Amino acid sequence: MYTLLTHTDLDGVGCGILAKLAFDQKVKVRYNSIASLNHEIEFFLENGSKDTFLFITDLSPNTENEAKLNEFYSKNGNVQLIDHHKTALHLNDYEWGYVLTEDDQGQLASATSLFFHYLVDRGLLAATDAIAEFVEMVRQYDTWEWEKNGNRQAHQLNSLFFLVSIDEFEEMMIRRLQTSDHFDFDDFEKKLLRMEEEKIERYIRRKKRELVQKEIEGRLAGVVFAESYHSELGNELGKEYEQLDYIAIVNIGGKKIAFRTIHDYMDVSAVAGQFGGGGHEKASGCSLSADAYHLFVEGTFHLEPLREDAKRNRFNVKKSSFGTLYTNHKKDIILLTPLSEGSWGIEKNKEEVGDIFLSFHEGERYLKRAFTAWLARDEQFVDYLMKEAKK
Ligand SMILES: [Mn+2]
Repeated sequence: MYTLLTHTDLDGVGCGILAKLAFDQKVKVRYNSIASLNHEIEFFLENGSKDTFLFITDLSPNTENEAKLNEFYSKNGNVQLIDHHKTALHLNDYEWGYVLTEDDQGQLASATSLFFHYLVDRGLLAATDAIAEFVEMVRQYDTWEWEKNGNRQAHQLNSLFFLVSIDEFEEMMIRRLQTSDHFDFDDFEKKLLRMEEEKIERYIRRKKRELVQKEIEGRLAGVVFAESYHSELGNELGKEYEQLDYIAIVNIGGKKIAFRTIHDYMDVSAVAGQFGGGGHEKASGCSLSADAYHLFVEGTFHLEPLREDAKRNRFNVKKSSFGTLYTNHKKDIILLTPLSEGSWGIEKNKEEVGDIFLSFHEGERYLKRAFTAWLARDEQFVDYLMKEAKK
């Protein structure tokens, strides 16, 4: 018999599906949040049979259970942990730990892709095209490679996952993977997924107008309250407000915060770590502790949301040789103007500020971070020019 303790997200459930394809009735799969895993491990160690093989995927135990698992392993040998989170790399010190963030070809790993190779290499699962395609979609979604690759199907798989219960999803996928030559959605699912995509778009558009900018513990955060579509939100908000070091998505009801970043220089697992959480460099999370509540909720509640850059301007455009006008809630007039070949300067309410910037982008990033500013609309720009002309 086998027991699998795995995560509740698509990557975790992908492992559950593979386990059932491999072991059928001989495996008991339990889906866990990061918080409930330790309780499940303790339950298994106290009540499970010694002949049961324990898999843990996409999650890692706390230090106390790490020791208990090692003790269990030295007596029975029946433990295997498979994970791809950077914060779990220390578990490679154990014989039962297998943590890999990238595979040998330098491709980002997911728990589902690692577990798939583990099962296939040991002859426990026959790799079919459909299963391999499913695994690759889960991997691309979980590592966010789908976006770079334009793999919409991977994103749709995750949307479908959220449209039904875990049990339903598991059953649907197992049936499909056992009977199809290739992975595909049926016509009804395709229609549903189109509607869902439109709904996500509307949700993100709304959240873009609710985000506030705030410096927290030395980093510039964008804070938004939201319960759904965290990865999509983190990515879209991160791109729209590129000046922000990271996006904090606060789920008040669930008492959790998710952290996302699009920047190479940022490691949000360190941000989550400050509040007792963890995760990946680009995606992490923590519980909403009193400290985190104080900083991310109380400390931002009074702030007015950031505005998006004006999108339909014809005159006030970026990199214009006449200068580009930015404004903020204080109605400051901030101009970013070319000085000489390849250098840019900033004037705020007629006064020079900041240094000389070596690119437009650098100057824009500075003024957006320092003054919580956005690209002003044409009307304001024309107004400004008229007033200047009158003088
Ligand atoms: Mn994962």
